[in-house]
Order: sequence, then C-alpha cells, then structure tokens
Amino acid sequence: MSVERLAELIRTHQPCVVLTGAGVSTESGIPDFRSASGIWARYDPMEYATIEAFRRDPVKVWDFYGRRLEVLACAQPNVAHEALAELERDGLIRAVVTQNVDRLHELAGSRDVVEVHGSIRTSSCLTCGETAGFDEVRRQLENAPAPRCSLCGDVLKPDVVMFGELLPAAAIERATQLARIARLLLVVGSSLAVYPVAALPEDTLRAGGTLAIVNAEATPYDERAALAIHGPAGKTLSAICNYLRG
Ligand code: BV8
Ligand code: ZN
Repeated sequence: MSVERLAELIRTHQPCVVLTGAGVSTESGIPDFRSASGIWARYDPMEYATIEAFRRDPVKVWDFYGRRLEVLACAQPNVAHEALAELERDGLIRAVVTQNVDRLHELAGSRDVVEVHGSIRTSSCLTCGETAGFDEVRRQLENAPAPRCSLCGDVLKPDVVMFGELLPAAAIERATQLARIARLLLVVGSSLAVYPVAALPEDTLRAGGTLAIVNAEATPYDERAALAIHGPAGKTLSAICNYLRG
C-alpha cells in the first residue's frame, strides 16, 4: 500500500526533487554514519571529520579518509541509485540533491546531481589551491600516509565538506532553490541531522510543498511528512519503479 501511495505522490506532485544521504549507499557496502553500525560508532567525528581536526593533524585525518577512499573506490551503484536514475529518465524526478561524496548517483546514470557535501573526485591544497584527482591521491597513499601538493608540497585535503566548513555556495544555493520549487521532496536514506541540509525539508514545507521519506529509522521530520516509509531504499524504490512502469 505505502509503495503505491508514494508512487502516486511522485506521479501527481511534480516537480519531484530527491534528497539522499548515506542510507542510499549502504546496500553498496558503504557504512552510513549514525546507525548502530555507522562510522561515527567507531570514529569520533570531532577527531576525524572537522576542519579543525584536519588543520591540527592532517595525517591522522588521512588515516581515516584513506580507508574510506578504498571502500568508495570499489563500490558500485545499487538498485536504489538505479531506480532514481530511471525515474529521472522517465521525467518523474527533476534532480537529486545528495549529501554523499561517493559519486554513485552519477555512476548509476543520474544526470542532475547536486553534491552539497563535496565529493572524493578531487583533493586540494589549502595553501596554494592546487588540485589532484582521485587516482593520483590513491597512488600517493600507496607509499605515503597522506597525499601532498605537487606545487608546494603541503598535505592535500579531500574536497569533501568537513564539520565547521562552509558548504559549496553554488551547490547549497541550488539545493535550496530546488527544495522551494519542489511540489514533492522525497528524502531517501538520511537521518536529517546535519545542517544546513537538514533545513531543506523546511524550505519545501514553507513553500507549500509535500514531504515524503524513505528511511530505515525514524527522522525528526516524520510527523510532518505526508508519508514516511521505514524500509530499505533499494527494495522500496525499485518497487515504485515497477508500479509506475506498470
Ligand atoms: C557549516 C563529511 C557553517 C563528508 C559530513 C545548526 C544547528 C546545529 C549545528 C549546526 C547548525 N549549523 C551548522 C552546524 C554544525 C554542523 C552540524 O550540522 N552538526 C550536526 C551534527 C548537529 N554542520 C556543519 O558543520 C556544516 N558546515 O554549517 O558551516 C558553520 C561554520 C562554523 C560553525 C558553524 C557553522 C558542514 C556539514 C557537513 C559535514 N560533513 N561528512 C564525508 O566524509 O562524507 S556530514 C556527514 O553527515 C555525511 O557527509 C552525511 O552526508 C551527513 C548526513 O548524514 P546522513 O547522510 O543523513 O547519514 P546518517 O548515517 O546520519 O543517516 C543515514 C540514515 O539512513 C539512517 O537513519 C539509517 O537508518 C538509514 N539507512 C541506512 N541504510 C538504509 C537506510 N535507509 C534506507 N535503506 C537503507 N538500506
Ligand atoms: Zn600547494
């Protein structure tokens, strides 16, 4: 029933914008952050994911990110990513706003993806601004604890948004604009606990739009959603595709 209700919401509330988090990539073997088995259960984000922590001890932060890069390097999109790409091709999704840095929406074929927390595609030098690509960073990490800038030799920083760091202005501006024009904002696999992204559902509701959520656990917005499905993203989104294709 709820899958059909959500499919009908998507069909009848256009444009539909999707907001995703780490929960859309767990079925690709990438742990999320705040579940019992999440990364923050093992690593203190204040020690490994804040800009202060990076400035204080970049090699320690790279010890954490180096491991994540290896997991992300071999991860493949799952049926949830593929279903969202298919719904976009069918004109039923306007864009995907993602908090994920794993590039899997793009690899699944989604065209309009707004990465509000950056991505692992590149790493940059905070001193001279020089940038290195993903493969170059991985190559350096094979022989060194942290990748270094080819121009000035300083330690590079992954181009992901760390806590205490401003989000890329163009990305958060576009995400806010999309949230405001959305007749339906569909949240998939996010605890909606990290700001300013967690305020996007508020932008949709304030603009008179509707909110729907697919997440394994409850979120702070469930009560204000027209529909909140507590289930796996992959199975739920592919069932919606089957229903709408039918
Ligand atoms: C900033 C790095 C200006 C990239 C991340 C207002 C109020 C309170 C605090 C703040 C505020 N404004 C700013 C802050 C501070 C902070 C913040 O929000 N703190 C929170 C924790 C309270 N925000 C910031 O620092 C932001 N910057 O505001 O700059 C500024 C500057 C100085 C001082 C103040 C302000 C920067 C935020 C970005 C930080 N970077 N990560 C990376 O390594 O990936 S955030 C991290 O959390 C991830 O990137 C992730 O994107 C983000 C959100 O997490 P989710 O994606 O939602 O993942 P989570 O694990 O939480 O949830 C997954 C859900 O999926 C779970 O519920 C699970 O049940 C579900 N699930 C799992 N599997 C499945 C599933 N569901 C369905 N199917 C499945 N298979
Ligand atoms: Zn440099």
